[in-house]
Parts: sequence; structure tokens; C-alpha cells
Amino acid sequence: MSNFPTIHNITYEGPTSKNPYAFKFYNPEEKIGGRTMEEYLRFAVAYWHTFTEDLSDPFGVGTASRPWDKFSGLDLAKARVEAAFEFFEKLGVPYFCFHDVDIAPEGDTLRESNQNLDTIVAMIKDYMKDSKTKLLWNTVNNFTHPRFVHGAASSNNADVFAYAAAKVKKGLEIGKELGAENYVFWGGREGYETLLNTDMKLELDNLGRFFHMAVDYAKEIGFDGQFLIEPKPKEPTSHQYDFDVASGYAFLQHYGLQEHFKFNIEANHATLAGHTFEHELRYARVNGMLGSVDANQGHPLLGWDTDEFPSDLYSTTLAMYEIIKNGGLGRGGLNFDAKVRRGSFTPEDLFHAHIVGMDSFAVGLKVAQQLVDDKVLDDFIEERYSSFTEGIGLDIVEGRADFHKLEEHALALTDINHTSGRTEFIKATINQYLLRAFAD
Ligand code: XUL
Ligand code: CO
Repeated sequence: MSNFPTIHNITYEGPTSKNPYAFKFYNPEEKIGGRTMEEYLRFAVAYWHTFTEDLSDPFGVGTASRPWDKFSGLDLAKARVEAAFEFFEKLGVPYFCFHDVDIAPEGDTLRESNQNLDTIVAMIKDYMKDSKTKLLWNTVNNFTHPRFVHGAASSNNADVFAYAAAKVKKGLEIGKELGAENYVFWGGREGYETLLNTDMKLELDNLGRFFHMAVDYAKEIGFDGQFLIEPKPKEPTSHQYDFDVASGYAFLQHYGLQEHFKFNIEANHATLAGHTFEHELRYARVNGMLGSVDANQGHPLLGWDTDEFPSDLYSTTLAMYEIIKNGGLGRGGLNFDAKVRRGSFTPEDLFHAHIVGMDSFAVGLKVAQQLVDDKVLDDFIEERYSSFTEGIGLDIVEGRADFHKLEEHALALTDINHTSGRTEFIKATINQYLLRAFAD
């Protein structure tokens, strides 16, 4: 029986379509920069927000109305798999992502939890045989259960470190079984509540040890998915160790892990860290560490992780600019780590939400590709830094300058000439590109 009986396959109908269940801008087959939109954007549905989420918040119970609500336990898990693959097919989405606890209920023991996982993973594998939807990444939830009250790999309790390791071990086995392209580590409670009771050095060292063990185990079983760290500054901890890309990258380098990891960058985590989405993408890109993206957006008036579906075209354009400049996302993709608002509680809203997200990134891709093709930013930036292409600037970048030489140069200066940064002009130009992209 269908879970979404009123919805047909969502197809591209173009910018003027009045059909709410159609893409206006995402045209999977349309080629942009030599690749189809589908190949470039690599969209994924986040299992937890779309099939497990009940839309509760700290002040109220869940409001979501879902056809699978009538089931419980393993039956519920099975009903969700059925619904998920119907949803993937109707949306035409190439990937999905999940945590262990999203797909199967935890048992009373680790052994029982693993058995539940085996049952559901076998079912998912079966469904995947007849589906074009593949696994972008999986991960494990090492933060919800009370055993993780003091963290997982950064817990003060060695038993918890072991438990967390056992869960990741199983996660890697599942990733291999289902052909995951990546494996994600989001440090849910890998941080601290207060320094007053925290051995920061031991916690960081243990995190480093944990990641090395994960790398070793992946190698041992022949799991070749890309490892990704997903930075977030806080929430639920007051300080999370992989605060942002810059601190995560320093951590990886310090512990000799940088060869084995890239970053999964979430827009709302970037803004929580006091950065823009594009800042985090840029920082990762210029260091060769941009792996994948959790595509969502925060609410500008709220200071927490609201996980909204992306609809801000300016933001998707600047994000796609970074992704294009990165040569795409490789094995990564754009995972909608986003939930419908509590008031959008019907199954249909799940489609509307993904449609706006996919359309918004399609617009971003198209506009960003035109900005790249026309070298709108490149030409300006090249000119802005041209002082480093000759004279003393060239000496600096080619390593021929020292403080003696620079002092000599500075003493001889009569004037320092600047040119305008032209921020407003550049923004006006981007607006022009945004409005022009679908004009013809
Ligand atoms: C939490 C978050 C996670 C990760 C996966 O803020 O983003 O859902 O994406 O654990
Ligand atoms: Co995320």
C-alpha cells in the first residue's frame, strides 16, 4: 500500500509551472558546466528528519502525521523503509543518509541492537537492488542515549568509549554492506559542558585515538568510503571540539589524521559558529578538505540549529560557487539535514520541503556557473591582488623577501595607493545574474 497515494513522480516542469508537485528549476538532465544537474548536485534525503522525526521541540510534543505511525518496534522500522523507498522514487533523489538508530530500534543490549540493525539493513539492501537511490553516507548516533551523557569518544568513562567504538565498528560494517560513499562523524557530545570537571587534553587525545582506530578498522574490512568530520561549535554541548573547519583541520593535523578525512559542512552549523556557510566551504576548499555538505539553513532571528530546508537563493548561489570551484563534491553530495517546520506536519509537506531545497540549489548551481564562466569574481580578485604579481609583491610570494628588504622597500615609499573593494558593485552584479539566469 502506498504511503503517499496522492503524490506522483515529481518531474521538472519549468519556472512558470503552477503544479506544486513539480520542480521549477531542478532539471536533473540539464547540463551545467559539462555535468547534469543530478550528477553535480548529488542530493540526499536525511532519513532522521524525513522518516524518524516527530517534529517535537523543547516546548511541545511531536505534531508529525505519518502513515507509518500506526506501527511500533521493528514493524515501524520496516514500514519506514517501505515509505522511504517510495519517497526516494517519487522525488527522483539519487542518495539518502542515516544514523543507526534512525533505521532500527535500539535493543536492551548492544547485541540486540545489532540484530535489529541486521534485519533492517538486509531489508534496505533488498530495496536498493530495485532502486536507483544509493547511500551517500551513514553514521551512528552516539549522543541520544543516556549512556552518552558525558560524551562518547571524549567521555570520562572508558566503558562508554568502548561502547561508542563498538557502534562505529558496526556502522562501518553497514557502510560497507550498503556501499556507502562516505562515513560521517558528527561529534554530538564530543565536547564539554564545563571546564571545571574536564580533562581537555585526555579527551582530545582519546578522540584522536578513536579516529585512528576507525581508520584502521575501515582498512581492515576494506571499507573505502570517504571519512568526513562534520563540525559544529556547540549544541548540545556548550563547546564542541570540532568547532568549525579551521579548528577541526588543526585537530586532524595535530593527530596525523588529515590524510584520512575531509569535512561535511552544514550550513546551520557554520552560522552557529559565527561564520557564513560559504566561509566554511571556502576554508575547506582552499585546504583540499571539502568533502560533502549538509544542506539546510538557520533562521536569521534564532540562535540555534533550526535545520530549515534551504530556500535562500543568495546563499545557495555562493555555496554552489565554492562547490564548482572545488570541481564538484567528488564522492560527497548535498544532504538535506533539514526538517519541516512543526506546523508543516503532513506527508505532503515532506515533498514541498525537498522541492524547495532542490530547486534552490539548482538555481544556485546555474547562477554560480554563470559567475564562474564570466569570471565575474575571478577577474576582480585577480586585479585586486595584482600587487603580488610583480616587484616586491612577487618577491614576497616567491620567497625572495625578508624583513631587511621589506624595510628598505617601505622606507622608500612616498604613497600607498589603494583601489576600492567594490563590495556593493559586486553584490549588484550578483543580483543581476540571479535575476537573469532564468529570464530566457
Ligand atoms: C546535528 C547534525 C547531525 C549530523 C549527523 O546537528 O547535523 O544530524 O548530520 O549525525
Ligand atoms: Co548534519
